[in-house]
Amino acid sequence: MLRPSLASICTYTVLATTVHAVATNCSSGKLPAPELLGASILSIDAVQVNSSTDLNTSVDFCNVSINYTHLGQNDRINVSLWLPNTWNGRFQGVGGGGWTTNADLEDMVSAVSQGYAAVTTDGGHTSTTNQSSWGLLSPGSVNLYLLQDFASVSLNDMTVIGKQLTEAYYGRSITKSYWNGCSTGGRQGLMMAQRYPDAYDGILAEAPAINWAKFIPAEFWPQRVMHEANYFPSQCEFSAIINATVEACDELDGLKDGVIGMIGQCDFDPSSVIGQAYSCGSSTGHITQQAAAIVKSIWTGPRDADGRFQWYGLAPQAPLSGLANTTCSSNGTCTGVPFAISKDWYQVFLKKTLAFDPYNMTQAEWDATFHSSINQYTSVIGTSDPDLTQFKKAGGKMITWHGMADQLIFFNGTVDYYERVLELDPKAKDYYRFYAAPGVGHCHGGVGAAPSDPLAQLVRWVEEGEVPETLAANRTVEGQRWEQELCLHPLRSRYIEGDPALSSSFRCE
Ligand SMILES: *[C@@H]1O[C@H](CO)[C@@H](O)[C@H](O)[C@H]1NC(C)=O
Ligand SMILES: *[C@@H]1O[C@H](CO)[C@@H](O)[C@H](O)[C@H]1NC(C)=O
Ligand SMILES: *[C@@H]1O[C@H](CO)[C@@H](O)[C@H](O)[C@H]1NC(C)=O
Ligand SMILES: *[C@@H]1O[C@H](CO)[C@@H](O)[C@H](O)[C@H]1NC(C)=O
Ligand SMILES: *[C@@H]1O[C@H](CO)[C@@H](O)[C@H](O)[C@H]1NC(C)=O
Ligand SMILES: *[C@@H]1O[C@H](CO)[C@@H](O)[C@H](O)[C@H]1NC(C)=O
Ligand SMILES: *[C@@H]1O[C@H](CO)[C@@H](O)[C@H](O)[C@H]1NC(C)=O
Ligand SMILES: *[C@@H]1O[C@H](CO)[C@@H](O)[C@H](O)[C@H]1NC(C)=O
Ligand SMILES: *[C@@H]1O[C@H](CO)[C@@H](O)[C@H](O)[C@H]1NC(C)=O
Ligand SMILES: *[C@@H]1O[C@H](CO)[C@@H](O)[C@H](O)[C@H]1NC(C)=O
Ligand SMILES: *[C@@H]1O[C@H](CO)[C@@H](O)[C@H](O)[C@H]1NC(C)=O
Ligand SMILES: CC(=O)N[C@H]1CO[C@H](CO)[C@@H](O)[C@@H]1O
Repeated sequence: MLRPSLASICTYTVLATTVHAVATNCSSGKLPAPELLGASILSIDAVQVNSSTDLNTSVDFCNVSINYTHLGQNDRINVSLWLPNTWNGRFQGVGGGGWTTNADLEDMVSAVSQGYAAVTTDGGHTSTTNQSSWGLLSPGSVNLYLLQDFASVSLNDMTVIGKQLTEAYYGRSITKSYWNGCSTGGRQGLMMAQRYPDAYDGILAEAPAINWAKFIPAEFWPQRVMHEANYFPSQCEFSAIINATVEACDELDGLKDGVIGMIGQCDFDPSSVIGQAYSCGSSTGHITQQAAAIVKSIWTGPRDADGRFQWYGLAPQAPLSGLANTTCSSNGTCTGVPFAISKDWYQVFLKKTLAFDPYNMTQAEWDATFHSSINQYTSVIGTSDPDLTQFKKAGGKMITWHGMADQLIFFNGTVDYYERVLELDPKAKDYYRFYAAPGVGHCHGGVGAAPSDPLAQLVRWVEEGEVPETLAANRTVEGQRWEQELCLHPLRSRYIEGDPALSSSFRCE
């Protein structure tokens, strides 16, 4: 199984061929209008960009901008396609973040620098802090077409458009296509696998914002808990509790290294540190009974009036500064700072008016609104369909990894999805693999080891049949680089013996 077949060696040799574009071909007159059912192409622009100082890059590429509308939907969508002068034959769809459909410029630069033809779309709305500007046609009326563009439709459009123009520009076929994204970009990747299973040969869907209709309302739970307790702890008080948790649970994985590897076994009770002194600069105090109870409830996650499960809570090492953010005035009084995406979801898409204050919900209203989110939006943006049969039949391969200390997207939600995929197809790991990253925050950050180059591992899986048994990761500990391997779920990494900077000192079990 480890020896690649002759066929895959040959395929890879073909795939590795490099294509050099003629820069004079970068002109809108030389590109055919792409065909997209139901859409009208309004404009195509093509401008050569060489060694852009704005982008801090020396790569030369053709910057193609396509502007189109869906007939009858009153939308305007911009697609950006970057075609490098030195092309590796591959195509990459690059994902966005938060409410933003399109990729960061850095992610586009990274893709073209590696030789990919890279595409992204704005999904028909520009990223602003005001989601009602595109999400609401008027109070009470959601712009469902634009929500659909953000959730799924524009992602497939950009792929269809991007592939046609890429092949026309270089005058040859794309060898393989990849999706690459984290958070919203991770959700977009799973949407492609679930809804457009033929679009990509390989999908890297990191820390995915899947289960959207449930987890986005659940992200308000920490604010609700503080509001109900009528106590908003300082971030210093929270940090003291999290630090005590790490101290208590760190060694469950066999090594005291500041990372909780076995979150399932960490049953630390915050009430055990009530009264303990804390300080962060000028912010000092003693851990209160209220703060301990709040943290417990944030870890448990939302429950309905009858105590029934609604969604997961944050894992023990996750910072609380994202979802339970507070701000304190000089007299020591703190107030809550809701996470904007969750608040927007309540105001724009659930209650459909900015006059709504999500702090104001009674438990009955919380339950009703939670249900309404699931009922109205699961098929639109839930991205939680575990049936990947069509993706498997198309021959696709997909990788997901998720930081256990993710402060914004509940790690257990991804576990839940993957376990539902495995329930339907116990052999799903042949085409979809999920790895847990202890101590890593949302997409990056945190003290744990983050994947070193998961896209390269995906490409080797797709093109050479090299199965990523583990995902190579690294972290920096006191200036020293530690190599680690992230384990395939449900395995977890345990320290056995030897130099902790070497991955051979750990085992997946
Ligand atoms: C960009 O670089 C290519 C070679 O990579 C060259 O052929 C072309 O003339 C350059 N175009 C501009 C506008 O500098
Ligand atoms: C898109 O096309 C419309 C209609 O032709 C035009 O008004 C608009 O300026 C174009 N936008 C871009 C970004 O090209
Ligand atoms: C380029 O570098 C500058 C300065 O370091 C930075 O502010 C900017 O975000 C970078 N741009 C990109 C696209 O990476
Ligand atoms: C690509 O072209 C579009 C449309 O002209 C422009 O808005 C954008 O800034 C260009 N990007 C780069 C990297 O030059
Ligand atoms: C499309 O691109 C143009 C030019 O960069 C920009 O002004 C416009 O806001 C974009 N439209 C949308 C819907 O993002
Ligand atoms: C450039 O365009 C011409 C036609 O306009 C086409 O024959 C040729 O294959 C293109 N070359 C490359 C390298 O894309
Ligand atoms: C918790 O630990 C972090 C990292 O060591 C430190 O920066 C922070 O100040 C600690 N928090 C408290 C309240 O001591
Ligand atoms: C997350 O899942 C683990 C098992 O993998 C479980 O022990 C833990 O209680 C769950 N946490 C939450 C908040 O549901
Ligand atoms: C928490 O809220 C403060 C005050 O609004 C803000 O400055 C800070 O960026 C927020 N922190 C996070 C992690 O969002
Ligand atoms: C503390 O300051 C805030 C904002 O300046 C104010 O709203 C609040 O009433 C003050 N609380 C007390 C107890 O003085
Ligand atoms: C929140 O509830 C209070 C008391 O029920 C009410 O006075 C206030 O108007 C509500 N605020 C909003 C924004 O609905
Ligand atoms: C935390 C850390 O050291 N990360 C590194 C892991 O490896 C990649 C690729 O070599 C680096 O870019 C990271 O900085």
